[in-house]
Amino acid sequence: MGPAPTVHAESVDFVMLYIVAISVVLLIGITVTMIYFVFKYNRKKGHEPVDIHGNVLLEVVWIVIPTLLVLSMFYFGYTSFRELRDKPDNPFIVKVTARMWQFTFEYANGKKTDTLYVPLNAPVDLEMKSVDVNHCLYIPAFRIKEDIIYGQTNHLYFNAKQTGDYDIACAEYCGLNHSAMYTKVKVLLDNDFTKWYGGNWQPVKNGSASN
Ligand SMILES: [Cu+2]
Repeated sequence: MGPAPTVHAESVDFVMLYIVAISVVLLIGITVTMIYFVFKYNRKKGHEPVDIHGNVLLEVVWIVIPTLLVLSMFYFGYTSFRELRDKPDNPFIVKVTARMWQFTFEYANGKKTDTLYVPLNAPVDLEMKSVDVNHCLYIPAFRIKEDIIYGQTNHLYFNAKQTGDYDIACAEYCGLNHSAMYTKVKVLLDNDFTKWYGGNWQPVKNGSASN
């Protein structure tokens, strides 16, 4: 995948790299030790096996270090997940309707499109519903994906940091033309978006927001 066009994508990539880096270091460390021991304690050299009973330092080390590593992976994964699930303040709301086999996007001013248009640097809230079966809205470049369950409204939040066109795919098998259920999200500069939208799109700030 290319460079991260949202803040959330950056943290997903960081967690991914962090876990892969730790895994690679452990893999190399374990493999090298194993090979070293195979040669060092080769039977031909006449080593006699000896039982070792208890080594507090060793036991503490192999319990504490993996525990800290796993907890740190969980911590980074969880904070990134929270960031994705927390509803942003004053989001730009787009109503998404999924059907076999297309997505429709409806904006506050009544405008409807097949392609999703969003302004740059604005929190977006996709209010997603299905009129038939289960679908799933997936934006690989943003590293986000959420099921659209019939009879239920699910939300997906993002804040794009880079203009451009990004693929949207349905990621839940939904029938014959599921594989063709693709569209795009177009991230526009504020001015271009206002022009396209045909007026002010800024969500009305609610009283509870402090800024
Ligand atoms: Cu679908």
